Amino acid sequence: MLEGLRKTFAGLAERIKTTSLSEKDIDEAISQLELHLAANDVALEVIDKIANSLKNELRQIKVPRFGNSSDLIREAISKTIQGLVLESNPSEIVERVRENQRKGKATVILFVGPNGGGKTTTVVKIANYLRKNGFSSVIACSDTFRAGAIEQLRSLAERYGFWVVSQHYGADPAAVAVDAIRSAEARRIPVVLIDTAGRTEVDEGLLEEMRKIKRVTRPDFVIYVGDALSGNVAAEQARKFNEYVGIDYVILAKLDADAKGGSAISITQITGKPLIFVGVGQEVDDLDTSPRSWILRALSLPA
Ligand SMILES: Nc1nc2c(ncn2[C@@H]2O[C@H](COP(=O)(O)OP(=O)(O)OP(=O)(O)O)[C@@H](O)[C@H]2O)c(=O)[nH]1
Ligand SMILES: [Mg+2]
Repeated sequence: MLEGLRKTFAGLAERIKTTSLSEKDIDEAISQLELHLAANDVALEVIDKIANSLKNELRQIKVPRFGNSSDLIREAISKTIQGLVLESNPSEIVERVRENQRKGKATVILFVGPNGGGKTTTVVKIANYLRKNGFSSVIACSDTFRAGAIEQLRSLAERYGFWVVSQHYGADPAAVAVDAIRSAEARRIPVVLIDTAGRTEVDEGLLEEMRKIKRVTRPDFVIYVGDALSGNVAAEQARKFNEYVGIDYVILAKLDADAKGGSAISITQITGKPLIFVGVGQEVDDLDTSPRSWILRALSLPA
């Protein structure tokens, strides 16, 4: 997981641990680092931030005369990454659900993202997370577009005992969502999770459809589910969804399968929105609630 970036940062620590950290050594090491970061799909503007931050950190390191500075350098890298990966605590969602429940209102969460990114799997993971926190959910199948989408969600959700509201293919996705919200409120179910369609191309049609669902359902939260494997594209797509639809949080799925790591470092800087979970496998429990710590561990950096 994230081997590319792990090796990149380990390489930096290795390269300068034995030198005296002169300005020239630092510049050379940072130039090398920049190339490796680009090769591992870190967005260009984020590479600049990493380079500047690390230069500052490295200048402050005093190398012990007979010692090894690699721990200090690893700490400096860790500090830089911690400053770049924005994170929110999932308890924000749990608190909102509790607050809304007191008012007799369902909490609505809309999931958006590109085709195949991991939305449907993630929706079921979140239903499971909320159940562990004592809240049941209704899942709205607002993907009425892709062949097989309704059956996929039904079979996945029903395997874990979650209730799905769906209509027929071609139905209005916003109407399905509204139907689910009404059913939830009638049965006092506290959460409605809306699964939506992706498209191969993130085009205006898709973004317009998401805007409409958002306008009609007035969700408490819009969560963007991105595909870590799509690297630089993941951050760019997230930016587009944020500009057109407006998102509150980001979830990156498939981090367990990502050999590079660039999207994990870039996506919150590009969108300005925090990660709230990361998807780290195909099973329902493979949802990590502390994205920053997960990323630091995968990069073998101190927390
Ligand atoms: N390894 C891994 N695979 C994942 C993860 N999340 C989802 N997947 C897999 O990615 C594939 C696509 O996931 P879906 O949940 O269907 O993605 P989607 O965004 O709903 O796709 P569309 O509905 O076609 O837009 C499935 O095979 C999932 O099992 C994850 O965190 N790790
Ligand atoms: Mg889906």
